[in-house]
Amino acid sequence: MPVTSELAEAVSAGDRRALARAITLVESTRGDHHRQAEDLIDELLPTTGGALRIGITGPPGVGKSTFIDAFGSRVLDRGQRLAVLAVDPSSTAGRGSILGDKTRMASLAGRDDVFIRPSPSGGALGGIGRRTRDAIALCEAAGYDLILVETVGVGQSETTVATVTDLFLLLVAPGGGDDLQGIKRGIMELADLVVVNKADGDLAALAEQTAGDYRLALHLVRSKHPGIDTPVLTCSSTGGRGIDEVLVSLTELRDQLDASGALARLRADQAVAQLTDEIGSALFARAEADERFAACHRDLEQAVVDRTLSVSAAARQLIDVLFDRSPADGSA
Ligand SMILES: Nc1nc2c(ncn2[C@@H]2O[C@H](COP(=O)(O)OP(=O)(O)OP(=O)(O)O)[C@@H](O)[C@H]2O)c(=O)[nH]1
Ligand SMILES: [Mg+2]
Repeated sequence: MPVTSELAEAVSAGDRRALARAITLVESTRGDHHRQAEDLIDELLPTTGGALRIGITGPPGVGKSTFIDAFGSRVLDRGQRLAVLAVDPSSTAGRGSILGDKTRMASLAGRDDVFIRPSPSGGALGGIGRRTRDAIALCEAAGYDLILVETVGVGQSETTVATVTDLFLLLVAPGGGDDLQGIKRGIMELADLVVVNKADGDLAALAEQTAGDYRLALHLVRSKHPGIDTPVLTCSSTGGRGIDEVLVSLTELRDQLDASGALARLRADQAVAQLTDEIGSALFARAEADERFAACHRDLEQAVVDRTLSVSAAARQLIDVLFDRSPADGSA
């Protein structure tokens, strides 16, 4: 049996070690691994798609890890299997990485119906979008019903994670006032649900006020799903208050989107966009392997830097090389 078929079987059987190995394979930068990963995903494809995929983000220290621990435990208590994946575009080990996070996720760490995957270190082929998409597919094939994708730090990765998840949860802390903790408008637009964490003790009243501020602010951003207001909830991840409500709210949203056909449309749009992306990058990688193209590319880069040629003219000339047309023939 080919090695990928063996791995596929083990993943399907729910073997967590095999799942970890499979994810390592899709993250690998090696060309032969890339082909194996493709075979593996292809083989498992019919058994993917079954999970609810939730992206989660929030500023450093807001309580993401503590929230995931509390929320995840509820998910497991309801008899569901949970996978937690982390996406860290900076790829720096240290703060935020799930690996150094076992203490913050103490109740999850010991359970066997959960799979926790820290973000890979170093860049991997195809960027975080493909990597995360494939990791999600593998978790689904392994039978996980709910997949949390945590983005570490508020950066650019949210947009990418939103392209591979069904719902996006923004976790914020009490306070912040007018600037709402520097949460960018773009991130608010991605959010399906905003949760104000640390709604306990001295911060409880401030948390309610912050929730009100977010409700107002959300009226000013484009609603992600027409006709559905983005809910704003409060919770305490350390005390456990409000966590069930987050799960209920997410489930309701999913059901609503499912019933209206919006979820199927979202996933279809995501698949088409991913295909376009992959064609673009694969085409470019294939072209770069050609010496003439690569040399021309370098020359044109220099011309753009020296401002002897505009960016669009340079791009067109390079594309002419790719399609084997002389740039001088003016046919473009
Ligand atoms: N009072 C209170 N403290 C909380 C709550 N949730 C988290 N904390 C505390 O906030 C601090 C940061 O929590 P983390 O879960 O590590 O936050 P994080 O967002 O994962 O942080 P990074 O991974 O560093 O971005 C810890 O000291 C937690 O104990 C909460 O609901 N209430
Ligand atoms: Mg954390």
